[in-house]
Amino acid sequence: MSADLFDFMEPQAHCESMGRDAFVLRRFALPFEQDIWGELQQVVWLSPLRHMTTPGGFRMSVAMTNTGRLGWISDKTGYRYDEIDPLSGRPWPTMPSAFKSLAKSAASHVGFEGFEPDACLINHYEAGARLSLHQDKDERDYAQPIVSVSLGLPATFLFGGLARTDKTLRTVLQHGDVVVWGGVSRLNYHGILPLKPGRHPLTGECRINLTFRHAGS
Ligand code: MD3
Ligand code: FE
Repeated sequence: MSADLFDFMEPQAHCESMGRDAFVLRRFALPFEQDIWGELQQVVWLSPLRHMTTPGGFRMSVAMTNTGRLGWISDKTGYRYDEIDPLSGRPWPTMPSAFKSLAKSAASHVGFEGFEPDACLINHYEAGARLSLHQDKDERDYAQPIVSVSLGLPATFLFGGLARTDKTLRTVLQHGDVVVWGGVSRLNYHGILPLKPGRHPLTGECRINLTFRHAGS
């Protein structure tokens, strides 16, 4: 493919690999930031961000909510997906079409056709908030990829292997970066280092991450 044609196809995004089946689409979400931000306000109005409790009894430093048919929740009894928001007592807000089309478009951009996200976990990081090294294994189907969209303040993402003690790669995820994980990297350990304080023109003093998954059957 000629360089010119490639430029035409990808006006802003720049794709990097983070190992097998892991792709970073730098700034892929930038053209959609206003739509995404507007829809996000509607979602958090219906299902507010909240600090969940881990099964071990700790308050998570990241505040979370969900949109889509299924939402990821954690409490003293464990981690799971549920159709009902325990805070509102109602179904999670419908996944905005702008969210869904961005996730599907990023997935197909790197070869995952037919991604059907039914869950979008919204993570809200303030200065000092972190996500320690973990695997995502509460989903039914590991065949579909995970798509993550970063907004606002930059964060250092850690990407390890299938064992907690495997060495980790790190990359800084910036505003607009989209990452797609699938195939062999789907169960790799990963985490986010404590967020450094700062201010971003769109989000203010926080980082938001949208994680799209196919969680149901
Ligand atoms: C890599 N969120 O919500 S991006 C999570 O930025 C989570 O808020 C981080 O880890 C964040 O579970 C990291 C998303 C991510 C999600 C699943 C993965 C990265 C992944 C699965 C395998 C490898
Ligand atoms: Fe995760």
